Amino acid sequence: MPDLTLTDEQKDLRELAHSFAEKDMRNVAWEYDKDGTWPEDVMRKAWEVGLMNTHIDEEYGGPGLDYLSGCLIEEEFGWGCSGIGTSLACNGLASAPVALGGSDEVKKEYLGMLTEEYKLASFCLTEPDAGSDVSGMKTTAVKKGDTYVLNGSKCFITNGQYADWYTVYAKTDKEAGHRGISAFVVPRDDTVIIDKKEDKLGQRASNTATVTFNETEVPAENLLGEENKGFKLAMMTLDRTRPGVASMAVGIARAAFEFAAEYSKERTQFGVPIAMHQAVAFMIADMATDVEASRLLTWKSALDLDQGRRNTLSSSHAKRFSADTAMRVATDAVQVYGGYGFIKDYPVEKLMRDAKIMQIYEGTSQIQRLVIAKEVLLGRNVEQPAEPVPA
Ligand code: COS
Repeated sequence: MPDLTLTDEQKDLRELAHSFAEKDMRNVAWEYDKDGTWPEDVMRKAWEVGLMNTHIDEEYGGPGLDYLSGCLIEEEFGWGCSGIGTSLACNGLASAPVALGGSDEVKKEYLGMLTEEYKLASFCLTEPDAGSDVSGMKTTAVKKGDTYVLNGSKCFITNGQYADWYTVYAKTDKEAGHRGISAFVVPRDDTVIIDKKEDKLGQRASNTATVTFNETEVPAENLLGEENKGFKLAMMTLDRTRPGVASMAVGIARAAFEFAAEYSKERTQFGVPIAMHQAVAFMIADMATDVEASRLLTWKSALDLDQGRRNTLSSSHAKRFSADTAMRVATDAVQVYGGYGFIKDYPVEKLMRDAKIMQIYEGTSQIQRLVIAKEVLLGRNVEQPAEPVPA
């Protein structure tokens, strides 16, 4: 059995993230959720205390934290408020392809921008007709001299309205399916149009927008990795970010479990606290087991990366199981609260709404199963080192 003891640094980091989640996220979470208010003050404070951009290398001004440490932070974000947490984690998603495929100059400029001061970046992959099926995207990038010109719309873009730059995937060869996609860093300018801010079921404090690129011109150096190798870069990015997303789901499930356990000890029916009724006690027991199992899968997927192993399979296990767990535990927490669970005066209805997106974004639970099925049926060797960067 591998040693899962955290280092003193990791324990301190988790404590810092927990305290931030408790004092700066939870106490405003329900207020910001109500109207979908952008949590600018929380975002800025998180940047100041060092809870953003945690995977950026020291060379580019970041702390260069390992993936397990990132998971510790994201679990606390999920526990505090996954809406705010999703916006806090978004720079990590946008900057991963830059770290993987950007030239040293591009990294200095764009990763440096995020670490020098409070700035935001977004990851633009999804389109109205290309969600799970990435290769169906219609956005194009056409080479013109020393530049590429981008045209197209991306939807459901976290922090899209506030981002200073974007990682954008576009077709550089329309006929080549997934082998015709390239990735670019795109600074925000007047040709980048924010069309729509979504009004969402859950995670309402995170910003989700449609972003349109209208004759947007970027230097050819902003191409990430090789031309037409963007699909691979996207998949490698998701391998790196899914452990964190899974951790956010663990945080939601843990919060729902804690609320439900506390409430079950306070609420009396038939003359005893409802926790004394086996039907409720077993729901609490299942929640506890599922939170623990989700965390273990999640840590395993992060450790695979930290120790240089390919984590495609383990990150899909973690994302699928943790997201489905968050949904189930939050739904059961509402059940434990009964009628009170269904009203906004109590905390669990927000967790149930927030949990739903965990089964959808960064690859639905069905897509995770597809990846898992391919990995286990094709018998790929999960011990092999992480794929080299397509450059
Ligand atoms: N790392 C590196 N390369 C990978 C990879 C990974 N994790 N997964 C796939 N690839 C490569 C394959 O090796 C293959 O390479 P070649 O072109 O050299 O053959 C290529 O990518 C295509 O792989 P595959 O055939 O497995 O892809 P499919 O089209 O069958 O499936 C899915 C791809 C559906 C798994 C993918 O499109 C996906 O994950 N979709 C969900 C996207 C998503 O999460 N969207 C949410 C928005 S992001 S917030």
